[in-house]
Amino acid sequence: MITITAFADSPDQGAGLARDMIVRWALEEVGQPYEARLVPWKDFKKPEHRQRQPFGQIPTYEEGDLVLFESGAIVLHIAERFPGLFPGDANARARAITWMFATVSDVEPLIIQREVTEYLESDKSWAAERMPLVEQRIRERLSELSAYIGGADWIDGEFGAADVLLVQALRRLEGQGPLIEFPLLTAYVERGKARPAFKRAFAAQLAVFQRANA
Ligand code: GTB
Repeated sequence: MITITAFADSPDQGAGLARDMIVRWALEEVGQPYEARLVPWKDFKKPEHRQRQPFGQIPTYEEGDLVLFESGAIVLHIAERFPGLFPGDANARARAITWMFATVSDVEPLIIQREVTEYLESDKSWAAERMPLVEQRIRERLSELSAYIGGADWIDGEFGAADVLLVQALRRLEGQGPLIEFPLLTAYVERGKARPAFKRAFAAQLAVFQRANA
């Protein structure tokens, strides 16, 4: 049985933005059952959890002797291990991996920078000047992404591992300024959310949040 770790009480209020959602969604896409070990805040930095995740974070992934951390790497492993998230053609698979790396290194960090500016730096004297710069960088990247996706359903051919990562990264901007300016990207996110596997993963993480707050 596969075991992942997730927040015992997620700060995202059940919105499915914490990164266990990425792993849940990938596992649902390939039809693999899993158990979630729920980690309370007080245990994140304890040695027992750091053995699985050296930075004391979620998610992690355990399958027999194998223990992984880093959601992108976990999705890559799931896609290689089980059919359903990678194309059979070697070149198409290489392109899918390229988009996975592009998401975690060239798209998501800009989005996280905006959250840092909003939530952690808002009391700084320079925060009001910084935010428009951060948002402009996001706009430029989303504009490039939108032009690339164009009228296609998914980022590179069939739905796959890169879409799991990219949709989840873009969901962090859902309903907010930079994303709603790009209808092709909002439609892309909606297509991801409409997938039955996404819905099952979302329901599973929401149930955890609801139980913790009942
Ligand atoms: N690069 C790592 C990965 O992709 O696996 C990043 C893992 C990570 O950031 N984990 C976060 C964590 O464990 C939870 S998901 N934080 C605790 C800590 O660092 O001590 C990030 C997250 C948290 C909350 C929201 N939210 O409230 O909306 C969204 C995303």
